[in-house]
Amino acid sequence: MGTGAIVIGVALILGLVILLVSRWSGDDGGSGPKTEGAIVATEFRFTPARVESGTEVELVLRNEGAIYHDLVIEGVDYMHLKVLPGEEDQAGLLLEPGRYVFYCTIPDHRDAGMFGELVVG
Ligand SMILES: [Cu+2]
Repeated sequence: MGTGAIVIGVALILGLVILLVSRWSGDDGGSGPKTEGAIVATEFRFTPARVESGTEVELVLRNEGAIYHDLVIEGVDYMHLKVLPGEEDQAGLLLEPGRYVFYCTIPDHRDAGMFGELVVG
């Protein structure tokens, strides 16, 4: 076993430690998966409410609220993300550059504040 193998071994261990520490520090008690960059749904808002993306849009919706929520984009009929509390849902889509409105379709949720803007460009 040469020096190269030792260096790789140390690097792997360091990487693992950093990964574990970042997972612990990023965990605020939820049990489900927590995808970085996810749009978080709670009662009654999306966070962030403004999302920027290239034309290849990867959307992840995570429900950190207490009730069911969903997410659709105006003018995009084929995508409908649905999440029970603690769940994540995701979709990849190709959009023309522009500004889109996304919102929760549960009655009264949009009016209560569950909407946002997706800027594609
Ligand atoms: Cu909702």
